[in-house]
Amino acid sequence: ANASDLIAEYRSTGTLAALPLGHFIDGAFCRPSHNRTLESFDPGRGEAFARFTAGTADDVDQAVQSARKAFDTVWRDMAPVERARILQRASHLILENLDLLAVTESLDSGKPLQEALGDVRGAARTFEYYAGACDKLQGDSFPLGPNYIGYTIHEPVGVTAHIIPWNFPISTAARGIAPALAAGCAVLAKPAEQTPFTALLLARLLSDAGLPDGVCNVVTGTGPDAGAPLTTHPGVNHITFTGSVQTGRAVMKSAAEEITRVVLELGGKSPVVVLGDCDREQALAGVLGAIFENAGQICSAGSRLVIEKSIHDDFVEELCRRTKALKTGHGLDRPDVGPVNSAEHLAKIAGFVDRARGRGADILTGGSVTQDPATGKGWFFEPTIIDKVAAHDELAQEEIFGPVLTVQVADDADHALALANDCRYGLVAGIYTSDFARAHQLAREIDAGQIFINEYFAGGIEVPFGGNKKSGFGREKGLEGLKSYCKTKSIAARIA
Ligand code: TXE
Repeated sequence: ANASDLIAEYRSTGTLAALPLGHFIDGAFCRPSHNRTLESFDPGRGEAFARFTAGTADDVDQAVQSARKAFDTVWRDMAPVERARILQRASHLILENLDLLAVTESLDSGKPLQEALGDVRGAARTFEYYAGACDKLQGDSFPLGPNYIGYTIHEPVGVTAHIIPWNFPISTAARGIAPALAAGCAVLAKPAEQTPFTALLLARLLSDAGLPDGVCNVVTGTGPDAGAPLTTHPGVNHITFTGSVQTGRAVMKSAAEEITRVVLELGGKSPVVVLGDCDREQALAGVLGAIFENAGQICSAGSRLVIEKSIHDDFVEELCRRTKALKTGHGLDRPDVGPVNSAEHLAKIAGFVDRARGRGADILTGGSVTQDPATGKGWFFEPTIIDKVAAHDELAQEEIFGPVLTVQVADDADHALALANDCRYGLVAGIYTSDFARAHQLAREIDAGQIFINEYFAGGIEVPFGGNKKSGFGREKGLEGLKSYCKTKSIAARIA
């Protein structure tokens, strides 16, 4: 079905017939251990549009057993080139199902359809990229002298679990599942309870691409009921978690019991440093996209503009003008800015801004809860800019995870660097300047896992991604992202 047919179907029936019910275990959608279901909401209307299964520890156990069996009997020892072909076919199938996946993603998360289309294309690209890596997991050999041979091999870690957030459901699922499969692991994914559907659809497409039964399983449900059991399960060898610091800490603690490996990607409060000598147009467009794409619900959002005093007034005035011109609306209407994901999350964002207002904050534009202008429904927050925020203010320290940009004024580049680093997070940072040398000096000095120079969000699946400080540890994407899913074995032999 194409996007317009699917949108028409949703508008007339309030749901999509293609959405599956039930976990995906052992190669099929299956009946859960009980019949409890949960509702998924369309944030653009604030109304439920589909049901999914509320998973339990029993479902997780069944999925882990299925993954273990598939790992031991078929996947681990399949020729890497065969694995590559399956991943490549999956990439094609994702693109063949682009519209269904994107409309589902837009409905489930609220994000504008054009962004959802980009996310799904990105997921296809992720499978394409890691398909090419399957048969290139080469080891080293070591010069031990004429009487020995020494070498390493990279073995899959086993069964990997992927706990996925609601802001980039299919992207985050793909960036964990694809490298895990490429390395030869069998996987269990647990999507967020707000956005369960694209992970389920992805699992079925992988199966259609020829992935053997049990190699990719998806269990839906809440964090406590379906997420927590997989963090303590002795059959899980590795956990990739993307979400909040608080839950990440809990996941790491549980994982410690079984000495299970973890990669944690815990969000950020990323600075966009704009210096006086920047290309103004490039910087304006970059700053705007960095905070308002996906309504600011991006771990790597550029949520702190750190701007040199000399250009502050003029730059911020133009930024406000462009921000006021942004159209909010239902994701399927392709707005500039969509709703935020849930009523609870909307209240959290509004709480930050209301508290700031109480402290006398300089709110230049936006600042309030709003609705879809077409229907008067949905969970929306106005694109907001708050000026002259002090470094210690919670607005500059805490992840708001909404369309709220805080502006910090820097005297010069050194001051900008100090402000950029004065934060407990360290995920990414943006730098806008036409001074090439200074850009790279700043890139070295800023404590973050990834730096964007003169284009925020530059780089794709090829480039490793992950945080420093409270943003977590471990890297996803790129060839480095494969390392989490491999364990190195060294072999040394006396031959004479
Ligand atoms: O996150 P949680 P929430 C940040 C953002 C947001 C805040 C809270 O600031 O406002 O976190 O969001 C699963 N054991 N980010 O509450 O709880 C849960 O079901 C195992 C940043 O949604 O971290 C979901 O699948 N799993 C971020 C996933 O963890 C558990 C993306 C994330 O949920 C669990 C999302 C448990 N005990 C939010 N409890 C980023 N880094 O991009 C929950 N989960």
